[in-house]
Amino acid sequence: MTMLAVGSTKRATRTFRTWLDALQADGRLDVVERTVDLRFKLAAIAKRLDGRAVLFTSVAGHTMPVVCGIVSTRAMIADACGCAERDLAHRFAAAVAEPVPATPVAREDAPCKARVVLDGIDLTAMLPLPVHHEHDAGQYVTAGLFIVRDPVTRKQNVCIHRLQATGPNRFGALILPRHTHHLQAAAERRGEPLECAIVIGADPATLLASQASTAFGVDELEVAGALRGAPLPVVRCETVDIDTMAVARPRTGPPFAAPGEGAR
Ligand SMILES: Cc1cc2nc3c(=O)[nH]c(=O)nc-3n(C[C@H](O)[C@H](O)[C@H](O)COP(=O)(O)O)c2cc1C
Ligand SMILES: [Mn+2]
Repeated sequence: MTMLAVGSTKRATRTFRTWLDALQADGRLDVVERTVDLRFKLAAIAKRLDGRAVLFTSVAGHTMPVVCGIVSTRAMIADACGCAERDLAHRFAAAVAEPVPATPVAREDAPCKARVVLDGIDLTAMLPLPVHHEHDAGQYVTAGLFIVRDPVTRKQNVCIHRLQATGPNRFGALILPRHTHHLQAAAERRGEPLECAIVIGADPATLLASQASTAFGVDELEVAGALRGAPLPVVRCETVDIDTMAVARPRTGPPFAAPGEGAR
């Protein structure tokens, strides 16, 4: 494979939360403290502030905050990947050409496992899912990583599908004929369901990696490892045979303090 040498000035940001800290530190994060409605209002404000990241600390009916626009410009993506904007395309091509395998982490060492693991689910009660505008069909997860595994090769595939909550434990997705579609069709032919994991709050490099137009069989988490310049730590999911990112900074301190704990 071809190695593309691209100068790097600094390290890629490691997690969603360190990226939000960086945005906040240099004034690229707006914070909306007024309670906003998930139906139209939140998306309208985010649209008005397009090009900046916006944190909504108070969402009607939910305790979970919402953040929008964390990688809404090319400059933001380049910055999060630790490179100059003019180097981003080369950096991305180099990562696709030389993926770096993920590192499995033991369950007890995975910070994401310290979070709440729920058995019963009610998607729209648990997650603050916006309705973006009047012609949208409902409440959507718009940038969740959609991770599946090929049971034959055990390689994973990672991309993004907008997900419409269509029931308490049901999402509907448009899956255009690329890799996920191929694996779904193969599972259907075997008469099996295709297991998937959805990751909301991925770090910017992994979000970008999910959009790589790779050959079938390339795990985009390995592209993410190359973009970050270090293997992505992953951990096995609780109920499906899928590995997702293991690392997340504990939920403390601004701007993520719970309401009443000095959230800003
Ligand atoms: C925010 C966002 C939303 C997307 N939503 C969809 C979608 O709903 N359906 C779809 O087929 N592709 C969607 N895509 C595009 C796929 O994620 C993209 O083509 C991806 O590279 C496909 O990966 P694959 O080749 O591994 O299947 C979306 C991309 C982004 C960035
Ligand atoms: Mn793919």
